[in-house]
Amino acid sequence: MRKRAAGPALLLAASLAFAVVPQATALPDRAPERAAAPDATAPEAAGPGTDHATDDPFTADRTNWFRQDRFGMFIHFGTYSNLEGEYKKADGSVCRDAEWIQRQCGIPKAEYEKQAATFNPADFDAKAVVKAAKDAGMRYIVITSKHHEGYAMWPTKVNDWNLRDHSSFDKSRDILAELKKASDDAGIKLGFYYSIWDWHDEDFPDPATFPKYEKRMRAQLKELVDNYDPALLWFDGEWDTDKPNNPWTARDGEKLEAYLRDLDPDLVINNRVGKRRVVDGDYGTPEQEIPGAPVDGQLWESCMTLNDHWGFARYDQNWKSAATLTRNLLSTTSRSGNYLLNVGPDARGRVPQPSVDRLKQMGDWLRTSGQGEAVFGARYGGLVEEPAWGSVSRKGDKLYAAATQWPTDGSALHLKARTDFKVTSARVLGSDQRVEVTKSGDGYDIKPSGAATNDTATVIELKVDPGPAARPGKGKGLKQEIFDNAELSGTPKITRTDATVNHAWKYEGSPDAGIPSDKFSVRWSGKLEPRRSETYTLTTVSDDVARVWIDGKLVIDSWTPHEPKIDKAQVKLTAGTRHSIRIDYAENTGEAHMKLLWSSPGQEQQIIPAAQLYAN
Ligand code: H79
Repeated sequence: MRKRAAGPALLLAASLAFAVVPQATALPDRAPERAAAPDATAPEAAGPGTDHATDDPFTADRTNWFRQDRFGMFIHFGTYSNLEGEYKKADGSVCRDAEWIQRQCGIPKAEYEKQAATFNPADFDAKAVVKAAKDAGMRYIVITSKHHEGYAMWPTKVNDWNLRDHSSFDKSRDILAELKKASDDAGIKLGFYYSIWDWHDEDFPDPATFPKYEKRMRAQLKELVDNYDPALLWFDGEWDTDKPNNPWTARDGEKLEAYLRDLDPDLVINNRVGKRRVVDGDYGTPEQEIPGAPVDGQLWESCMTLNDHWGFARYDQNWKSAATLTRNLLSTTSRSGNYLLNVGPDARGRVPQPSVDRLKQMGDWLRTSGQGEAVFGARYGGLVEEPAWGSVSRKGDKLYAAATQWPTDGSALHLKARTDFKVTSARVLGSDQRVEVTKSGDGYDIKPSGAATNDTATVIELKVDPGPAARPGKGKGLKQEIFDNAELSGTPKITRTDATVNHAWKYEGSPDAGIPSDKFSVRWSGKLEPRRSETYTLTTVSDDVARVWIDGKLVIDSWTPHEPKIDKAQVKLTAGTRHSIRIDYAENTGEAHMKLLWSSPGQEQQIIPAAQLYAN
C-alpha cells in the first residue's frame, strides 16, 4: 500500500459567502453510494492500512516553493474571453458577465459553441505574459486549463471541445506548452486551474452517467500532468449546485487526490479538489478576501481580481490601485498566506494594459531597497501583534514592519509584544534616517527620525533576538496503541511508536492493514519537549473525536462526533522540559482524520515533529 500525501486544509466559511456555495461542514459524512469510476482510470486501491498523509505541508520539501514564493499570477482565459464580457441577445439587449456569461446570460449551447468557433487568440504571447508576471515580482502562474464551460485550453485528445479543435486559432499552436516553455525559461512555476463542475459534458450532471465524465476528467488531468508537468493543480467547481447539478462528493475528492498524487507525488493541490474542508488538499482558498489572521491547520492562498471580474470584461474599468494591491500582498504574507492575483486576457489573448501597469508598479515597489524581503520567504510576524498602522512579517531573525500610516508629528509606532524578545537594531529600508527603539508598556515604541519613503508602505527592518531555544530534541515519536473498537477498550491490537500525529485515513484507510476502516480507536502517550519557553497553541484536526491531555490536564475535549474540525488549546510549556502528553482518538464511521500541530510566538505552525516527541 503506497502512502499518500495530503495536507491539512481549513474551512474558511467566509470564502463560501455566495449563496450558491453551501457550508461544507453541512455535508453528510457518508457520500451517497454511486457506481465507481471504470477501472481504466480507477485510483489505486485504498483500504485498511492506507494513510493519505505522508508529509506535513507546513514543513515538507514538496511545498517549500509554495511557502516561500508567496506571490502568483492567476490567468482566467477561455472561450468566454472571446465575448469580452458582453452577449447580444436575440431581442437586441446586451447581457453582461465574464467567465460565467454562458450560464448567467442563458446562452443556448449551440449559440455558445458557434461563438467559440470564432475564438482566435492569435496575440496570446506567453513571453509577454510571463514578463508581466516577472515584472510584478510574481513567482508562479496558475492558468485556467478548463473553466466551468468545460472548454479545454490545450489540444486534449479526450474531446473536441478545445482550443485546437473548436476555434479559429492556429492549429499548430498550444498555448499551455508555450506558457510552460516561457515559465521554465524565466524560472517561474506553472500550475493549472481545472473546474470539476462542467456545463458542457452531458454525462456530468446525472449521477448515473457521472462516472463516464469522471473517467474523461481523469484522462484530461493525466494529459496535463504528463504533457506540461505542472507544479500545482487548482481545482474549482466542487460545491453542491444545480444548472447543471453537481454530483461531486468528498469521497470523489479522496479518490481524485490519491489518483493525482500517484501521477506526481510533488504536486501541490488546493482544497477544492475535495469539498473545501480543513482536510482537503494542501491549502485553503479564500476568494476575493484576505483572512484577518493566520489560518489554523493549513497553508492558504487568497485569490483576487485586479478589477471586478476574473475573465476579460471590456466594460469593467474598476481597477484596484497598485498601492492597495501591494498592501494586500503585505497583509497576506504577514499572515503566512500567498496572494494569487488575476489577469483576464482579451479575445485576442492580450493582457489588458491597466493590469500590466499595476503589476509593474507592484514589482517596482518590491524591487526597491529590498522591500521584497518583507514578502518573499517571509511569513507571520508571530513575535508581535499585528498593528493598526500596517503589517509585520518575519524572515529569520528579522521583522519587517510595513507602515501604511507614518507618524508625521514625531510620535512613535507601537508594537505590542506577544512574547519576550529583544530588538537589537532597526533601520528604514531605502533611507538613512535614524530609528529609535525603546521598550514601552506592553512592547516597543519605534520612532523614525525622517519621512516615509513612499506612499504605499514604508518598511522598517527590525533585527530581533527571539530568546533562547533548546536544541532540537532526540525523540522518535509517541507510543501509539491501536484498538479494533471505537471505545479504546481491552488490549490494544497494535502497540508501536508513531513518529508524528499526522493522519488522513479518510473513508477507506486505517492505521494498519489489520484494523478496519470504521470502529477503531487510537491512544498516543509519552512526552512532549518544546524548544521554547512560551505559551504554545496546540491545534488538532480531527474526525470523528479527539481528546488531548498535557501534564495530566485535559486541554482539548472534542468528543462529540463531528465533521473534520479544528480545536485549539493554549498551554504554557518550558524549553527542554518533557511534558507528559496523552491523546485519545476514536473513529466510528465515515471519514477518519487526526493531526496535532503546534505554534507559539516564536514557533511557526507545524505538525509537532518526531524529534520533540518521546514514547516514554
Ligand atoms: O474562477 C473564478 C470564478 O469564476 C469561480 N472561482 C474563481 C476563482 C467562482 N465560481 N463561483 N464563484 C466563484 C462564486 C459564485 C458566485 C456566484 Fe455568480 C454568484 C454564482 C452566481 C451568483 C458571480 C456572479 C458568478 C456569476 C454571477
